[in-house]
Amino acid sequence: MITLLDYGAGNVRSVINALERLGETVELVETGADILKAERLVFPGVGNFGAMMHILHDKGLVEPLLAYLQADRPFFGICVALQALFENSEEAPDIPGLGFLPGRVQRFDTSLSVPHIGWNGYKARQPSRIFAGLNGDEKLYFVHTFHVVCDDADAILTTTDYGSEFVSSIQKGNVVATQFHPEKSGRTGLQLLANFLDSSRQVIQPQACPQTTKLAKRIIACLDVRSNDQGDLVVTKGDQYDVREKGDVRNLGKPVQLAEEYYQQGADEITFLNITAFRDFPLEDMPMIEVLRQTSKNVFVPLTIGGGIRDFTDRNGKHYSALEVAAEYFRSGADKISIGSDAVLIVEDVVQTGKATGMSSIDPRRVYVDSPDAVRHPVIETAFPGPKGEGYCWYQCTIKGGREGRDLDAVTLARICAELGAGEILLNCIDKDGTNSGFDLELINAVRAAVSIPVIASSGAGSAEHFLEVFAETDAEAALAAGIFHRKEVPIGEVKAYLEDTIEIRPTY
Ligand code: 1PR
Repeated sequence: MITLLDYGAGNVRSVINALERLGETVELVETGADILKAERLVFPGVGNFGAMMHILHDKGLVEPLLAYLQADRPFFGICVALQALFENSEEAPDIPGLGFLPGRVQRFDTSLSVPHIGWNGYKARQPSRIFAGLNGDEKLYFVHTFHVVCDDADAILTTTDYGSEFVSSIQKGNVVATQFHPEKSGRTGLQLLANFLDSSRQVIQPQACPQTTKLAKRIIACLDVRSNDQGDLVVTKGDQYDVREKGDVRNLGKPVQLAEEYYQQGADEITFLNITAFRDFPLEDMPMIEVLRQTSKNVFVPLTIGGGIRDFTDRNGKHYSALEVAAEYFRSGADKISIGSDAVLIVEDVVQTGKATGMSSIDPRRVYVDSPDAVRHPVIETAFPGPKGEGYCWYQCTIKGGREGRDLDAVTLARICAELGAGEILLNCIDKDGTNSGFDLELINAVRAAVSIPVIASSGAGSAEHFLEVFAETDAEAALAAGIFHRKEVPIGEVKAYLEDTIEIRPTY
């Protein structure tokens, strides 16, 4: 039996799924007494440090938690729960942490993109059973903007490099906590959790580890999902967003099954885009939620879901906020959400009124012009002239699956989404989508230069060489593809094998 501390701030489904996969039964903490009677306590911290500490105080959980930790009872903290163990955080200077360990939490100070998102390595610093069965060159999944500075050198379990070296996990007696997400770190992460759960595992001495760890470039498989004309939910794929062939919606497979196959093949992330969600509200479109629930039981890498994350009033007059839609996706197993059409509308509002809330998938289309000052949008000189020989273009944002062009450009959209708090940008390109002709490097470079958050290059991959090209010629942190994987033209393993000598990638075990 594992006791799980869910303070209600986000996705704990992934952690529950990972623990259940390891054969455990999970019980949720309701009161402080549940903590005190736990045999093994897992605390997946989510979101903001200050909000987390406030909720722990409000629920009366701080004292029992500290008592549990000080009694050296088995504890595994994840991400913000690692940060909670320290004295304070730059993220919320007014509220102290638990102070179980001396030290603080600070923001990454680096010219690299922040958040630090993706698969990075680790350097083991003390003997631990956590490493049993690992060989030191695995990568683990991180997503964070803040990291801990631990003043107790003996408690540092691993460090990782990102701009500078930071503490990626701690261990003090039976208390273990990681900045990375073992529940989203594939087989390596499951092994690590299993090692924590089984106290009979052998303690392993720190092994020879890399001098410097490196963040891997991610390879992401994308599944565009919608109902076909028979009402079945299928993975489909368009050519420049047109998913019909001879009148029918293309059917390339079943979402849950395909996602699992891609996980097994070594995909670093899976993205589902509910492509007709602009007309079918996702909370009414329950099959999509079910797809997420089923997939997250067997896929232990990050799952992103996009489509229909917006405010909505149903036919009975019941109002749902975009946050409620996102929360339902998180509860069903999503680790990240992607906002497409609504991000465009929100940013238009910001441009016009100077204010708004919230964020990150961009669906632009090229508009060719004759000169750099032909429009008020940022224009680039292109090496691929338009149909009338135009040497310049701008990237027009679209909504509703490319059906409606807007008076807003992709570079401005990306920049303002980043300012509003988007964690990363999924950068599609309608001109390139489904063409197998390679990524739009000009678009990617223009957007990447405008933001300091990670950019996922998408649309147009037709060969393993195209992945090498996008990583060599742009600073994109990840590359996403759909068609070549669905049509089994180039499997994910082949892409990774092609890249592995030149580009830092996650080895898959
Ligand atoms: O606008 O917030 O409801 O979100 C809807 C989401 O659905 C958006 O993220 C939008 O990108 C996506 N979408 C809507 N219509 C389509 C369509 O194809 N008709 N798909 C669509 C977007 C692009 C990528 C594709 C890459 C790689 N498809 O998902 O996977 O272009 O393809 P390739 O490797 O085969 O070239 P909202």
